[in-house]
Amino acid sequence: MTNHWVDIRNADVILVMGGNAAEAHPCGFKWVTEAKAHRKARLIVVDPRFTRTASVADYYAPIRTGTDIAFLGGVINWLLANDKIQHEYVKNYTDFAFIVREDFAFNDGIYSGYDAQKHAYPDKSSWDYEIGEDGFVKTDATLQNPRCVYQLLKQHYSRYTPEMVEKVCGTPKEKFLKVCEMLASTAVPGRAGTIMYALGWTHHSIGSQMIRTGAMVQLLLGNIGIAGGGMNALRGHSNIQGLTDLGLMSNLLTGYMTLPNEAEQSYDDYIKKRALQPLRPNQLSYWQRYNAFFVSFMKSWWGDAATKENNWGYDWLPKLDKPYDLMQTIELMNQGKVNGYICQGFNVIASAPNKAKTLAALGKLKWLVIMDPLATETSEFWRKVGDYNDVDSGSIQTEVFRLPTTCFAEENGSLVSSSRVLQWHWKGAEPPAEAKSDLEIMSGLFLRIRAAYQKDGGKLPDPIVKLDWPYSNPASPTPEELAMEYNGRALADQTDPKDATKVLVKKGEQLAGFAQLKDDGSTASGCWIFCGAWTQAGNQMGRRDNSDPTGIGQTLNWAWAWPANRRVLYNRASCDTAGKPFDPMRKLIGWNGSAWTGADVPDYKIDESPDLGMGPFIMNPEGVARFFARDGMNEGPFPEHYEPFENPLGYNPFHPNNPQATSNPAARVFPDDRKTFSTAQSFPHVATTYRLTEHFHFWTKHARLNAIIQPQQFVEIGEELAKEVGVVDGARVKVSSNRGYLIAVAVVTKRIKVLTIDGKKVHHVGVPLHWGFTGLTKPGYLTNTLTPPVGDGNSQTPEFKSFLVKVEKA
Ligand SMILES: Nc1nc2c(c(=O)[nH]1)N[C@H]1C(S)=C(S)[C@@H](COP(=O)(O)OP(=O)(O)OC[C@H]3O[C@@H](n4cnc5c(=O)[nH]c(N)nc54)[C@H](O)[C@@H]3O)O[C@H]1N2
Ligand SMILES: Nc1nc2c(c(=O)[nH]1)N[C@H]1C(S)=C(S)[C@@H](COP(=O)(O)OP(=O)(O)OC[C@H]3O[C@@H](n4cnc5c(=O)[nH]c(N)nc54)[C@H](O)[C@@H]3O)O[C@H]1N2
Ligand SMILES: [Mo]
Repeated sequence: MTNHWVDIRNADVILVMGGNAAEAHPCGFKWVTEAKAHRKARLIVVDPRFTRTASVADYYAPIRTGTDIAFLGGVINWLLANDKIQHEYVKNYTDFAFIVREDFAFNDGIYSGYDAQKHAYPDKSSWDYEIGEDGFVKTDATLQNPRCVYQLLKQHYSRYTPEMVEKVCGTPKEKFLKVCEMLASTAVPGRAGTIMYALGWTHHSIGSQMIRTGAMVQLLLGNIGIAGGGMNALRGHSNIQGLTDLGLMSNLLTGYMTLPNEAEQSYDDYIKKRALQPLRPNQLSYWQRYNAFFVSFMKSWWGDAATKENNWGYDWLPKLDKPYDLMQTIELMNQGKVNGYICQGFNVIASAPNKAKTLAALGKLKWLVIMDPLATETSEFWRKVGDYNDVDSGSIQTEVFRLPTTCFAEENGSLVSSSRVLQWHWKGAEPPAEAKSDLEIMSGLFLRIRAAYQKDGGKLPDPIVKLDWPYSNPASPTPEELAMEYNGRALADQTDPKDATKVLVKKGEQLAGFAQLKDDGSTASGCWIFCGAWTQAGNQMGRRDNSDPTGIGQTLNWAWAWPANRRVLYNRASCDTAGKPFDPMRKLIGWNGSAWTGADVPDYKIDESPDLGMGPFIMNPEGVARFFARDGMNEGPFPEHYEPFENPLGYNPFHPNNPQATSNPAARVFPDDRKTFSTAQSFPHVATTYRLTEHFHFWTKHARLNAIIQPQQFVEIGEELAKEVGVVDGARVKVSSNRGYLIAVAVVTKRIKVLTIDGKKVHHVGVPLHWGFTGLTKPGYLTNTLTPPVGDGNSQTPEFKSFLVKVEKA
């Protein structure tokens, strides 16, 4: 979240799109209820289904799955055409005036630099601004230059008319226009709108770009950086935010630093590409500090063994030849290229797309380690359970080891919420029987692997043998020790840069924040964004003071938020260029003549006078927010609508004559998987998968109460489809895709309506994801038996939310 949960109550308009917060985030959703009760906020829900969130909305609009870019692109077009934008904001705080290179082009759905053989854009050099001789971006403040971002944006989305939105999304034009008007009411200073989204946007082959389109709408409305505004990603598992913060993605280090790729063998090249020089005069480009974060991180991992002479151990970091995400891992397993797999708190056969492929892949391993408190479908993947897990057990050679773990409630630790708040918790119960904590198991593995390397050597023993392991009990580090390590400490006395005789932090003491991190090896910090969470003053995550001095929910003494305990990111943008809050009633910060002060920690240089004109988006070297994504995105700088890989039309209505542009031209597809896709001729119905409040994924079916309230697998279909296939409420239906089928009870509902897409009737089918063949509920089929193995072009997240099936009477 750019903002935070409590801040949602500051919103005047709330758009829930691509998520179902009342169902999946019921505790956080209370802040929507507060906004409605206390500010008369309006709640809009756009979802293919009339959900629990929709049931309390002020306005609901249906949409076909996978078409949110068409919808939001339509909103952008409408806002520009009707002049409903926050002019002062976009003019000063975005790239509207920036000039784009001459060779940048967009032709019938494809951007410049495409390689059709590779299904990718290997050459993205044209997706950039024009850079002058002085090293700065060229701009045109009049916005007249046909190559400025504003003009290109206007031109790009001019095709996204209300008629096209209706044709592609199936959203009736008058409903779409009503949503535009409600959103547009927040374009004025003094009114705030927020967007809450989750998997309905991420689980698509074009998901990252859906989120960007939402962010672009928010920028036009001046809704980023202000109280009650923002782009609010509602995260999943209680600590999934912490997982990404700590770099547990295959391409990341901690704090969103990135692993080097194969071409970056030189440490200097690696740093130069990341420590970005400012692209505007007087601009602060915060990533210029990358080296300080990186060196401190390396010192934290390798201690004294990381030296200036060995580039802090740079050669010990893996250099990636490709992303090693989940789908890649399963692909490699399936090709027989993986020997063993450690599955920690992860039920992969239930949660990955195309169960048949995952099942085959697991069967090709030599060994599989499961670290989980429960017996899961993955730990039992080799067992035939009737039709539910139709496997030939005798043919599987994989040796499976089950290591029972504690669960989060049985240990101390911190969880990072969607709000970026790190909150400490204390264990509620002792672990049962022989369960061990994940920390203890991982440490046990490490100590044994290190001993083996020490004894036998090996190709590259250094990264393991030299790893710093400074814990009081090496076999079982405590969560407290780890939390202190992530924060970081001084490895030598740290003195005041203005007065070398003044010692700010003594050697060995905890650091106060990431501003103190150094690139000379004199500080260590395991995760720079967590620096400040456990200072010399103690554990900041354990704080429980909920006082709210300004009354707008900025409880700065409740736990601790990264970065720097800041609660609203980009909060400098909540003020005009002179530093006066756009909305004095919901003031986050303001310029008092000598400093930025207020209810939040400024996201800016604290004493930088607004007269100097530095932009508020200091993590971008240009200092402003981007409509034109000059780097980073894999399918183009402006989001374009592409169809889901399995779609009911077979063409993209925006590019009906260009098959290359039907679906995301840069999506993640493995060649062999293409033949598993369904087509509309055989599989005419659009399916989407989702969760229910009563269950948490695949594990609460082991808990008796949850099993009682949702005991049996069901799917939801609309009344018209039920009539077409001849089933009544409560009957059994078979739902098949090209990859498999499931049989479940049909819930026939008014909450899913047939949509008309380019003249064609399209039915949606809703498939909740919780059931399987272990636990206390009635056995069911894994939902991912049905889903396609295709991923987003940037995040590689699978397209769980839009694919084709056939519904028939069972
Ligand atoms: N009780 C409970 N709570 C949970 C979980 C749980 O299992 N149980 N899981 C947690 C986890 S890990 C996560 S990631 C979050 C997920 O939180 P959500 O993303 O809110 O959960 P989903 O149920 O997957 O909801 C997706 C919603 O998106 C809609 N949708 C599908 N396709 C589209 C589309 O193309 N466009 C639009 N606009 N909407 C679409 C669906 O109809 C559905 O209502 O929930 C968390 N909370
Ligand atoms: N079709 C479809 N597929 C989906 C989704 C979808 O919407 N549709 N959603 C996707 C999403 S967003 C998610 S997050 C995944 C979820 O997929 P998974 O994360 O695989 O699902 P969970 O059932 O939450 O599995 C977590 C496991 O962790 C165990 N566990 C709990 N506490 C601890 C602990 O302290 N230590 C250890 N070692 N284990 C513990 C639990 O017993 C459980 O078995 O599914 C994904 N798959
Ligand atoms: Mo999730």
